[in-house]
Amino acid sequence: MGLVNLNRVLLKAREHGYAVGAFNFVDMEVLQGIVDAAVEAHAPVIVQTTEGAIEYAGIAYLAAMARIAAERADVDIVLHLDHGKHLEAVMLALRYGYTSVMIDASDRPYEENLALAKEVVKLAHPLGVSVEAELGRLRGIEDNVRVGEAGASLVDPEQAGAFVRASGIDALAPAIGTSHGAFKFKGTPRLDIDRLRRVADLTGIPLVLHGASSVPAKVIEKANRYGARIEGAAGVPDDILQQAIGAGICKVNTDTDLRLAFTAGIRERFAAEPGVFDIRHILGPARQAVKDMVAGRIGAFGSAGRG
Ligand code: PGH
Ligand code: CA
Ligand code: ZN
Repeated sequence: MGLVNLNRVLLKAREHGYAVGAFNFVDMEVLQGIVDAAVEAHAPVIVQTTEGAIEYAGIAYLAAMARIAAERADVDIVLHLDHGKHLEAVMLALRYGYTSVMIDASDRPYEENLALAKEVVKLAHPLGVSVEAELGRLRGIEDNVRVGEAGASLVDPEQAGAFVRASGIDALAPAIGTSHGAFKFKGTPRLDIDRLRRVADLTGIPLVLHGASSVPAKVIEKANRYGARIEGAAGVPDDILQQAIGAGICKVNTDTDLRLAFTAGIRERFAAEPGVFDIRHILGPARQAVKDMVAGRIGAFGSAGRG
C-alpha cells in the first residue's frame, strides 16, 4: 500500500470515536518500532517528522524510509510534516512525497496564521495532501521553538470555527492545556475539555492533541535506574487523554514517550553489558522498547483493529 493522507484515517476515527497515533521519528529504528507495533495491532498510524528531524537526517532518507514502510505494511500509514514553521519546509515536504503537512504559525498574529494556512491549503490540496494548522499556544518546548509560560494561551472556540471555515484546513490543533516535553504539569494534570468540546462543535473537523505523551513513571524509573537524572516529569494520564478523545481529538501526537523509551532501552543495554559495542545489540532492544511503547499507546487510543 502507498502512503495515505489524514482524511483517509481521521474521518473514520471521528465517526467511530477513537484516535489515531501520530508518532515522531528521526531514524530507522524508531520508525520500524512504530510501524511494527501498528502492523501487529492492525492500527492505522501517522509517522511524522519535524523540521529539526529533517535537518538531522535529511528529508530524502526520512521520506524514502516511510515510503518503504508503507509499501510493506498492510495498514494505512500517513507521512506528515509536524510543526512546519515556514512555507519552504511545506514545499520541501510536498516535493518529497509527504501526504500531509502541518503549518504552525500559531505564534504569529491571527491574520498571518490564517493567510499562511490558506496558502498551504492551496498548494497541498491539488496534490491530495492534507493540512493541519494550530490555534492558541502550547506551553513548553517545541522542537527548535520555545514558548514561555507567559506566552501560553488557550484556543478561542469561536475563532477556531471561523479559522476552519476561512482556511479549508483538514485538521486543527487547539491549545487546551498540554505542552511539549516531559514536564507538562506541576500540580494535578488538567486539560480544558469543555473548551475542546466547543471547538469540536464549532469546527466540525478532526482535532489534534499536541503534547500528548503520557510520560509513564515506569520508563522514567528505568531511565533513572540506569544513569539518567530526570526529576519532576509528568505527562497526560490515560483517563484524561480518553476524555479528550471523547470530546473530538482524533490525532494524538507522541514524541517524548518514544524518546524516553528509546534512551532508557539504550541505557539498560550499556549497563547490562559494559563490553558491548555491536550497534545492533544496543539499537535492537531500543527499537523493541519503542515498539512496546507504541503498542501501549495504540491500546489507549482505541485504534487497534482499525487499520
Ligand atoms: C508533539 C509531541 N509533537 O508535535 O506534540 O508531544 O512532547 O508530548 O510527545 P510530546
Ligand atoms: Ca505552535
Ligand atoms: Zn506538537
